[in-house]
Amino acid sequence: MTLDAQILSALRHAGADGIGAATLALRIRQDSAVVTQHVSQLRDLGYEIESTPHFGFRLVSVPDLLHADDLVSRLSPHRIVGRDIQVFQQTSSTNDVVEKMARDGVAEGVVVFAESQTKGRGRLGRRWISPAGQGLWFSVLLRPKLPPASVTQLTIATATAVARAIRTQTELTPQIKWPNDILVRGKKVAGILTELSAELDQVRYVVIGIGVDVNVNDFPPELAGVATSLASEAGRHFVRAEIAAAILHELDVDYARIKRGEFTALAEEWEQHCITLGRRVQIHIGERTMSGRAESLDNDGALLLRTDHGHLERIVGGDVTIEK
Ligand code: BT5
Repeated sequence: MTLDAQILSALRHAGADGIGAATLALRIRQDSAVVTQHVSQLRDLGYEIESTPHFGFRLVSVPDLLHADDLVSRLSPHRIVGRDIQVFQQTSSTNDVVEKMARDGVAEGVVVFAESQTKGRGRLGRRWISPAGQGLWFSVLLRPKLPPASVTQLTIATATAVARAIRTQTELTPQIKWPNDILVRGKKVAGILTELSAELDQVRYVVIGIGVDVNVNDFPPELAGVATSLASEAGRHFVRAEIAAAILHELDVDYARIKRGEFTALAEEWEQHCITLGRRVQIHIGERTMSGRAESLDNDGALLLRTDHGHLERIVGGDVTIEK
């Protein structure tokens, strides 16, 4: 951990009690001049750190910016997801940055955030709007020992983790629409883009891109009816780092469940929040449209669709319209 991360972590643990300057110096194994210098740098970034003779240092408020050290200081030391965190002011697409890292052999768990993306994308090259400083636009590198056909498990795990984090951090009740949408009151607040590189029988790496509309307030007119943000739905502003850390934590928990072969338990949680199962749906795959009843998930996370002709079809991707 960097010194900034250690200082923020100690301040956060101390809470309202504060932490004495000497104790803090001892904790980070530096002299008090170094502590003073780093506290002052954090203050310059917008961290409100009070210092009184009685309490020592106390973290009063944090700015709504993404700072890798701050994010690290909020996470458990024994994690895979978020093992290394990098924050860019602007990128083309965070999936592209992480994909390049993957090709360069970087270990799994690295997470790249961008304050804004110039070429944020959804599935099939669709545009993902990523206004600066208003949302979470990030990608995670995983190297699971899974066959390519089971990678949908990771999209299911990510959707479950994002929905759980939103539930714990806000008063909202998010719903999951298979395969990759998180909705609040029927409008999309988050999307997931799972991209992979694989051999025939083994995944090389998976890049999971996550976009969350935390405080986005102005969607372009064409999205106004279909997209919303956590802030618009809850009627209050959120500190993005808190939501980000919660998502990374939950994703780490769910990735560990996948690795332990506990996909079935995870899928049960997913099903409780999914609005697709049990409904009549139309699934658009390229030029093709299939209609039927969304019955269940299979062991790989694929959707089992009972078609109008009575066949059970296994669907791994596509756009779902839920019939009223
Ligand atoms: C998705 O695709 O929902 C996947 C979105 C993944 C975005 C993240 S951000 C970090 C990482 N880097 C990237 O470049 N991407 C990932 P799809 O299901 O195809 O949905 C795309 C559709 O969602 C668009 O065609 C729009 O209709 C809508 N959309 C675009 N921007 C949106 C936004 N910010 N919020 C809600 N909906 C949006």
